[in-house]
Amino acid sequence: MKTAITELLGIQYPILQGGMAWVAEDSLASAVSNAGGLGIIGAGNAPADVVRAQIRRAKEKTDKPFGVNVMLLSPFAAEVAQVVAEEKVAVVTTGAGNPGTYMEMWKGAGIKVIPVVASVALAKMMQRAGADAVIAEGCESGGHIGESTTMTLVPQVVDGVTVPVIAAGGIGDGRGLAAAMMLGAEGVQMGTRFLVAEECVIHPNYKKQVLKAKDIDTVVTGRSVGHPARQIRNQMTRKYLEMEKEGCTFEELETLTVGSLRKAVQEGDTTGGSMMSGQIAGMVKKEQTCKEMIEEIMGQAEKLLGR
Ligand code: TUI
Repeated sequence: MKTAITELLGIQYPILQGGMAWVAEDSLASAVSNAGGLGIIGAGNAPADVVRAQIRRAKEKTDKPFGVNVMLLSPFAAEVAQVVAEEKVAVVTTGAGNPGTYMEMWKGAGIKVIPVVASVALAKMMQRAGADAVIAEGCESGGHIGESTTMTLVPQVVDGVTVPVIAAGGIGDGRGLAAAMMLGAEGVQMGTRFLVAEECVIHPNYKKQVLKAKDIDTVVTGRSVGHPARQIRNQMTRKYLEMEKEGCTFEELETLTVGSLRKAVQEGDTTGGSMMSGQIAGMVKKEQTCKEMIEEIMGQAEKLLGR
């Protein structure tokens, strides 16, 4: 399937893998790229030297293009931004902020820059700043989210910019990909589906919770303090939401979440950890290789789109 995104990035299929912090490292990213999509290393809060090592490992595992997601709330964002330019990765995506200050450096290094946006206003600003495409991410996504749903955000961003738009949030199979194309997207980004890929090295306990989750099993914490994040409901989120109701401050709430994503990913702590996941988890029912997932998704989508 050829789209503006497959052409822009030189990939076979219009499927990007979300650059999930702690989760999306070189093993997952290279597997997705080798399967014809675009794998993305999630820098998250990692220091720049750790990200550089991951980039180098990914380069050994694939000769296909791959990307790095720079999480702009990270204390190391500026150093990581520099490292991706030095390593000349093919694609940079950004999350949780405005990457304006880094755009010139990345463009100068010949990198394709694709910011994640949660509003039309930021999409337009990113286009003006030189973005090659934007990812319009709806609040069905896991992790840090905006206000709008994918169904409402994607067509409005498509109408607001001329660069290609990639849809994200609530997309987990070929039906979602076909629907996104109907909304005017040129590709999709999926995170939750890839959480359970065989090449995804998160703790088996976390994978099991995603596979077991039903449609209503994710909750959004942090709305009252301006840090909304979607994750699978557990003891930690119950306590967090109770504390939010009592009017606790961000600092008080943070005592529950500091290091909680790492606890879920590395220790498999399903009670105190933060198991970030999108609402589509209820539909994710089997562990597969990235290649199996991508081929299945493309088969479904091509049939639906009559290609
Ligand atoms: O970034 C994400 N999802 C994430 S990042 C993350 S790790 C984390 N660690 C510590 C604190 C917070 C997060 C887990 N999940 N998705 C991309 C995304 N970006 N979703 C929404 C946005 C967004 C929201 C507002 C981007 C820009 C924005 O406004 C920026 C501005 O300045 O206008």
